[in-house]
Amino acid sequence: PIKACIFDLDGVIVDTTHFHYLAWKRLTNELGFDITEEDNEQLKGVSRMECLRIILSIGGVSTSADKLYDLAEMKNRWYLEHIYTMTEQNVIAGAVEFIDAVQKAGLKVAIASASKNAGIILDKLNLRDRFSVLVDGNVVNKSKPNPEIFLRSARELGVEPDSCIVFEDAISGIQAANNAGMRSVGIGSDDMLKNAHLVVPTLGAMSLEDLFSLENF
Ligand code: B16
Ligand code: MG
Repeated sequence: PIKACIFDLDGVIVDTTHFHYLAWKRLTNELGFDITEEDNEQLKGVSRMECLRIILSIGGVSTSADKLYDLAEMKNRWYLEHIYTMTEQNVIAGAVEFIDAVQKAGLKVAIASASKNAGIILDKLNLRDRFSVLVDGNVVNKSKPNPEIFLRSARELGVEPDSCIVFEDAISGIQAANNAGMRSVGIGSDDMLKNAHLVVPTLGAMSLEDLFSLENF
């Protein structure tokens, strides 16, 4: 039986994807090149340092190890400038309502995010108290598609992996959920997230009926 739902944060509950994009774009412009929204797709669910490596390879730029750290810091400062302007408007429509319905149905809920800023974002939007478990980029260092982030969430929730449903917008995140032996719901487009057990455009389009239909997988 399904006992818990594990939610990714960026792109599932809050629309921070564009803020990440603007901050990375600013960094590439400083370095003398540019990235597109399409390049940004590859960065979803990927840790900050891993994103930086991908970006530098797009621009054909190489730097020393400590310079890498400075560049990542700079990107994060610009990203946080956007984060501090966020309001409830940036919560994806219907997300909170679905999470509330899941809890009312007696299931546990956790956040599993690659972001080191997950706590800041949840606090800023007054969402932190809704989740009994938060596993983020500060405690997990193996990037999705490694299943560690979801396995740790299940452990902290006190449930078995096969009784968890994961909600994810990133291809790497769907793979991580599947690798953890969990059922996965892709948030976004069908053709991108074809390895998910179910795909919906947003959490707001998800019903409890859809959720429990996954029991049969
Ligand atoms: P930060 P998620 C991920 O969050 C984002 O999708 C990804 O684009 C970002 O690089 C990563 O967090 C790290 O974020 O720089 O804030 O630590 O989708 O796993 O919630
Ligand atoms: Mg995401």
